[in-house]
Amino acid sequence: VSGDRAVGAVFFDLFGTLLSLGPLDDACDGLAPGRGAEIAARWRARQLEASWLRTAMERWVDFDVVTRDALKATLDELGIEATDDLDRFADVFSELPLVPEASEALGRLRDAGLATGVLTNASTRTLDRVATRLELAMDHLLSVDAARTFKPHPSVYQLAVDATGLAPELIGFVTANGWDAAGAAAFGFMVAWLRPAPNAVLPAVDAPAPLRLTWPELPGAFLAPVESPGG
Ligand code: LAC
Repeated sequence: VSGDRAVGAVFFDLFGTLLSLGPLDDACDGLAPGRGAEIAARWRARQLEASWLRTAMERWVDFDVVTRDALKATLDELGIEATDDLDRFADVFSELPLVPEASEALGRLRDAGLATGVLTNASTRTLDRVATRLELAMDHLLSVDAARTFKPHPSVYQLAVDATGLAPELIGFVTANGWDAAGAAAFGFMVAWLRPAPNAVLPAVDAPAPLRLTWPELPGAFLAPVESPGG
């Protein structure tokens, strides 16, 4: 960690944090006109639920498989008959756009000399596609593939410790997903939760409270000097 900065590196969650999930609604409208938003919300919920179940059950498969299975389960559940090639359709997750505020925050962290990275459930294949397409200039691109389990298992957050050589408390972590914020805070990261809605709440799992920040506030919080006792 250079100087007296709060952290030496900042990692970002991918889906719903660096990448906007909004375009899923329109994409899913192609599966059943008028029902895109409903399908997208259910798909994302089923995707995450399956990732948590697979982690608890110790039955990991990569997140592309989880995402395809969740899409099929969602369409079954909603009684929608798919005409598209669903395996290909699920690749829409790798085509999502960067949220508009992210570039400036990333640039400020980099200019100040902090290492940056992505730490995501996404497969290495999908993460590489996203990073190439968006020209993400990150020091670390970490997929859970290396841990063969999903967030919020501690061994996933440990990947950032192993990649940087920094202690957890010297690693910043940014996510809009409350359950991911809880997992990362429990692991010991300095967590910024980008609250997705004014009434969003964190899961009641007794994790340390994350900071509640907006994109423009992020760089300042991570670059702030830590006050040394007596000093
Ligand atoms: C990720 C999912 C959990 O990118 O949003 O890790």
